[in-house]
Amino acid sequence: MVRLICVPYHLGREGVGMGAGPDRMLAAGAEALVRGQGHSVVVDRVALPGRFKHEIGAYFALQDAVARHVRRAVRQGDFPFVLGGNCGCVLGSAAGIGLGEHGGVIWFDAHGDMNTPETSASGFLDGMSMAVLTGQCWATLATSIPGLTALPADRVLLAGARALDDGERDLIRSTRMPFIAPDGLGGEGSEFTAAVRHFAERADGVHVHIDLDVIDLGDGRANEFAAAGGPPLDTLVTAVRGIGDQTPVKSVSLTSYHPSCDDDGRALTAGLRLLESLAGLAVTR
Ligand SMILES: [Mn+2]
Repeated sequence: MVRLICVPYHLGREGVGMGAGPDRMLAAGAEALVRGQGHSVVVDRVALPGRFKHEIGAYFALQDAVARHVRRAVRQGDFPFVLGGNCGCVLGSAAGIGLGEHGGVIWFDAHGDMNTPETSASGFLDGMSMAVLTGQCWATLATSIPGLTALPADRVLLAGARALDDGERDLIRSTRMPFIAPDGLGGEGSEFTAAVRHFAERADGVHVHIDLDVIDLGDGRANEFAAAGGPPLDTLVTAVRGIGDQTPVKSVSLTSYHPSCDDDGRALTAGLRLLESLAGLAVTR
């Protein structure tokens, strides 16, 4: 069974901004698409424990709750599919599946999410989620999520990013994080396929994460940070589908769809195609 773990929050606030994305995708038939991949489906909803007090605290408390849902899914033999507002859902996913000593993350995103409080010019907390995952910042709050251990940067494969801040670029370089530019995703024997193969040799399983803004702006505006220069949608779908042939996939997440930015509905269509591809990676017992 696939457990569709819905996290309808943006920066700890329910139902606003990208926090409205998961319910919009569910209303558009997300469950049926997962079922179409041969799985039974149950939808779980994650709620922020307690009252919202402040953004940073809520952001991390929410991921602790996500981790609990993911852990329960794993315990029951279900496949965790996190449908979330923010990329921070990777933290709850990684903690919940216990990526362990050899696990890795394959991360599709137009951005690096590798800012730290020291490099961020905007203060956008979700733009730091990869930096938290790799132990670059917010260390005390990260340890408040049981099961979350800092992942060495070489066990995260960043794919499709093209809108990076200078500080992120420096950190990606200095931590030697594997990075595949949008034009490296496609084609027979692509740079991406080779990187996943290399990754598979060292990792005993991966979490696959898609920030919907990895799609090219020409395929739809996923959110307010959407960027041109992305990979063609078909290329992305093929790349995602191919991961399962190379390495065990333990869990997946799809985030960052902001319905109000998607004037023509094409980002939703793209999101549902990618959701279907991710569901195709699910292995259940
Ligand atoms: Mn992101």
